[in-house]
Amino acid sequence: MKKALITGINGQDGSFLSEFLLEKGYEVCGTLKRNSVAENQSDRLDSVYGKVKLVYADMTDMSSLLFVLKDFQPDEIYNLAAQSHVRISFDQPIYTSQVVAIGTLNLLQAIRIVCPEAKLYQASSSEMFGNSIDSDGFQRESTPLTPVSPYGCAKVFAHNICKNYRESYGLYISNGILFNHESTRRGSNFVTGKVVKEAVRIKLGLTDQLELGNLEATRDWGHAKDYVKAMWLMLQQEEPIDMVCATGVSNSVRYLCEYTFSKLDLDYKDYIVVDERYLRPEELNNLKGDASKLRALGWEPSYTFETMIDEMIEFWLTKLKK
Ligand code: NAP
Ligand code: G4F
Repeated sequence: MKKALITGINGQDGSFLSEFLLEKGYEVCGTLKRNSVAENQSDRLDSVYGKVKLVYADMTDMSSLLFVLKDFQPDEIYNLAAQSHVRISFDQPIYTSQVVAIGTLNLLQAIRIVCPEAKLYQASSSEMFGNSIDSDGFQRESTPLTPVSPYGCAKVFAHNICKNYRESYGLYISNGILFNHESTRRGSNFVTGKVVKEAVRIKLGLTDQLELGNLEATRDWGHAKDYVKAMWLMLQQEEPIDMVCATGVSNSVRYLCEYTFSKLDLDYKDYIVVDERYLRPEELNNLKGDASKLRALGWEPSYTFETMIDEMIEFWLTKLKK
């Protein structure tokens, strides 16, 4: 039985990945960071509760990582823990860097000391590209990294230090450069979660307005369930490799609103208000990924943007009607 450690197991991706790995017969251990409301930590883990080992560890506390690795001795490590909200990284740049950049370095050092044979998946991000776009309109593995947020800068450090440790010490480390991915488990302060939940609340008469920031930004939105399969696939390769995971289809925040509200027989223009609070000091305008390398390994998304949003609408309708 292979053993997998997931940092940030109770995040959106950690929860789907733990389900996927359990189905594959893995023994799974996941890290939780302490939260004053215990219920908040298990919300996304209902289906795996009792089947995975849960331990407290914080990316900023290297000793906690050393203990987890020493105790569990994983074959595969998925480093998903992060302060993952781009807008909030402008409010908390130092904390974000400590978790995302130095936290990853803490983990690398701990792996070198305890289990240098383990394979590491690092959660890199399309936010690292900033406003770099290739002439055909896509971002891919070779596109320059020019981040435009503290979160993006910290992810670039983590990405590069992973490459450095791979080359310097021969560790098996793969960076997955994942574009935006969403689901019914997406935090409702990310734009898809927010738009769908609030549109449903408007439909049910629970509110009458939705405040948003930039409507013109475009994102390549896929489904988290499809993307955790890519994480696993990357670690099954003979040699470590860095790869983009994306759908290749890009839509604007405005289209997200138009589509969601129209599915509920509403006109988004009647409800959306642009609020400066949700604008960013610097914005990443357009993302569209070329995942040819990953597709050559047999990966392909099973959801379209529309089927994913439909699923999220159904989820919130059922939940909020209750
Ligand atoms: P998420 O839902 O925000 O989950 C992040 C996880 O990290 C949570 O379990 C969180 O715990 C934990 N965490 C936060 N700070 C920590 C700390 N100091 N020490 C230990 N754990 C900590 O993010 P996600 O959407 O699942 O994304 C997973 C990873 O992929 C992240 O690294 C993210 O940056 C990256 N990524 C995401 C996307 C995307 O579109 N979703 C795209 C590219 C890359 P709490 O919930 O208790 O805070
Ligand atoms: O949903 P978002 O907050 O996602 P963002 O900033 O693209 O970051 C996500 O994807 C990254 C991969 O590229 C991950 F690395 C990162 O961890 C995270 O998962 O915002 C998407 C777009 C932005 O252009 C934002 O300005 O939506 C725009 N937006 C407009 N109004 C809003 C809002 N975003 C949020 N969160 N809230 C708004 O009210």
